[in-house]
Amino acid sequence: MEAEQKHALFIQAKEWTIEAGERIKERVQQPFKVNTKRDRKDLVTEVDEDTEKFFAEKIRNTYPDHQVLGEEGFGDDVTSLDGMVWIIDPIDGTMNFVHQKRNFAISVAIYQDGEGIIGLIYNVMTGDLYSAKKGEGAYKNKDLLPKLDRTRKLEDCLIGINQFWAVPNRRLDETGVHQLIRKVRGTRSYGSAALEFAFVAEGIMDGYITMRLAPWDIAAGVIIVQEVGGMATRADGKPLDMLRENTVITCNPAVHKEIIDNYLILKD
Ligand code: 2AM
Ligand code: CA
Ligand code: CA
Ligand code: CA
Repeated sequence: MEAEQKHALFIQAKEWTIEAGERIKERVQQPFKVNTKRDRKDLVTEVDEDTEKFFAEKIRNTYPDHQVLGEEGFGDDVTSLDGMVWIIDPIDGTMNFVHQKRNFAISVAIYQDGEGIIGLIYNVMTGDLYSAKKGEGAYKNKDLLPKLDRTRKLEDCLIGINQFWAVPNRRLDETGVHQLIRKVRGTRSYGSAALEFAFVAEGIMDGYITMRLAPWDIAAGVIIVQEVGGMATRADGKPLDMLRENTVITCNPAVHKEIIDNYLILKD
């Protein structure tokens, strides 16, 4: 895609993302319906659904040949990444949206023939927009984010992990992760995969490891992290698959191999 065309698409995606954020902000303090999906902890609200509908409608009207892959099912039944595909999480961190009314994000990515070309992560309540166009660097608002520090030592790292590592895990040996927790300087858990990717890109966290994330949780984050020289792979180091769930590690390149080789021990 021509740079000019890519820029026009970026401006459009950014405009819709900010407009969607304004709509969410108007509703965050009002009552809204909360339902559950897979289990009692897996929440969805009418604001999640309306936000995804907002994007799906805009994209269909403006770019009828583009596909939409969204968490709440108002997009298309996407089975291939051929052509232009928007991968959207209307609210990433729904539990934070419901309980905290902050610490959630809109995640919008555009993939062309399987390659991520545009990524946007909008921290709605702070107004911080993380964005990237492939090959053109990543930004926080108007500021170009510096490349990650390649001399970072694992013992100086701040790593994002969640509560699942406190109990036995089917896929990864939890004791390996416990060793990692002992090794690093600290851990954090923000409850929004998209924001954790953005924080890795910003360099305020050095890594984030989590199980079974869907494409919409990571699609924009991967593009933004890679633009600052960061890594984003499956827990076994293999490339991510944007059509299925992945157990994910994103981190500073200086510690990627060390974490995978020494601490992420796959059970199967
Ligand atoms: P969501 O808020 O869009 O559902 C929370 O730990 C992070 O994991 C959020 O980014 C959340 O995205 C994501 N996540 C993925 N699958 C989930 C699930 N089944 N239940 C809750 N959070 C999930
Ligand atoms: Ca969800
Ligand atoms: Ca999500
Ligand atoms: Ca979501």
